[in-house]
Amino acid sequence: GHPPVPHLDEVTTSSFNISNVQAEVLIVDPTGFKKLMNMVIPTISTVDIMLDMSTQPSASLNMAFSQTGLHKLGIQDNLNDTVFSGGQFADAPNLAESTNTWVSQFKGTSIHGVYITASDSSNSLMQQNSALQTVLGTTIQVVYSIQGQARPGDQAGHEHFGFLDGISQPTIEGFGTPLPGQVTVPAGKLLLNREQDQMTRPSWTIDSSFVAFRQLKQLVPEFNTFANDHPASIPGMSQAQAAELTQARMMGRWKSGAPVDLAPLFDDPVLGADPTRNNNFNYTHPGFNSSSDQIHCPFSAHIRKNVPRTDLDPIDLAHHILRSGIPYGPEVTEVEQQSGQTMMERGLLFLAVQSNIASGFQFLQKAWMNNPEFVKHKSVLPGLDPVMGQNNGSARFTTGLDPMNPEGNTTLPMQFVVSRGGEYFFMPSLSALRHIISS
Ligand code: N7H
Repeated sequence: GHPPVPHLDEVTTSSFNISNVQAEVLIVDPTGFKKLMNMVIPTISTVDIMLDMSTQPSASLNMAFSQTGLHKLGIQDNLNDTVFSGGQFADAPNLAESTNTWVSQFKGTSIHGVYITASDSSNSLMQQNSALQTVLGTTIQVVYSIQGQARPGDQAGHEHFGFLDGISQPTIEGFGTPLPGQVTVPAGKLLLNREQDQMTRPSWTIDSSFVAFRQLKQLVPEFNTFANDHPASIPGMSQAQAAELTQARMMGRWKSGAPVDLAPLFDDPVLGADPTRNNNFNYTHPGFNSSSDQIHCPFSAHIRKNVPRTDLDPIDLAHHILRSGIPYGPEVTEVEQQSGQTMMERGLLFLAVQSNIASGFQFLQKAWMNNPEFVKHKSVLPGLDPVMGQNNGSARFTTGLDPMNPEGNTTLPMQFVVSRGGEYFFMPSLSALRHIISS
């Protein structure tokens, strides 16, 4: 077996969540690039450096490479992830999405790599970007870039629909005490060549990972209109509260982060903000039959589809991902709000880390969120995840939105999240960068 505990000074990351730039690049001059990478690698951030406030740089940098990019760099080793090798464009049918809505640069397999710079200050971010471009010069060419930005004021940490994000993440075995309700996974579920990474890989890939990058456009006014048109029918509840409840049930959490499983009718912001309680639930309740109980949380809710907790027996550790998302695009304008129509693009720059894309990102999208039958053995077919389930842009159905009629079917006229595409990348550990990506 593989050694269990990863070296945090080897695992690369770029984990500021105030602002970042993700730039898709072509490697124009591989020989020159590999030489210049010797100067870049010392500025690439690792988990141990980012975890310690005293060593955290003012801006972070990370890099990842597509299959085409590894080939361009002369790396022919088989990393043994066919979904990665095929690229995300070829994977679109498996995700039940049309590539008509994709950013043109993501169509095909031409992107070689991505660099991500991130910071809590826009000045440091700009400096980091220009420093990198100065060093790498004409060995690379940026073909597409997009900037992520935390939302203003009290919406920082919330994505564009308004929900607090980044609450529930798996932790790796061997690192401290998990928070109540937090799942601990073997390191090999997230990192290559660690315990329970089931595939055979070149030894130099140890502590590297695969990332799925997605630009996901969110139709916020449309999402709000839908909820206003489908308020939960709780007697005595105002229309605004009832619409908010519908959205909370679509997500499985209130905008504050409070899980509907613990706060089924009204938001509880104190619960939402409490890390010792806001993830400590498992969809079972004394006196309730968990195969029919949607009074607390719908079977199809976004968080329940992605992490079914005790809906699966035994609990399944194979499909956990590490998420790091950041919003992009402007705030909803008055005109958009009033018309109910998105006029300016906004959404989430979504990034999922895992050791195996077919059992991580791809699996969650295909086998769980898009699958009306998941989770099985319930009193009703759950339908699709109303937030992120995809059906090639066609109408979708879900159940459980109204706690007064939880087995009732609701047609979702559209997808409130529209994929603009993305790519699958290999994110090398520091030693992989040193030994393979530089010369
Ligand atoms: Fe989701 N959102 O910000 O509204 N997600 N997600 N997601 N998501 C979660 O628990 C969101 C997407 C997961 O452990 C929360 O941390 C949006 C994809 C998983 O109980 C919120 C988009 C995939 C979890 C959102 C989007 C996932 C999760 C609650 C697209 C995987 C953890 C906060 C625009 C393929 C569930 C939290 C758990 C939670 C949002 C996409 C996966 C608020 C807007 C594509 C595993």
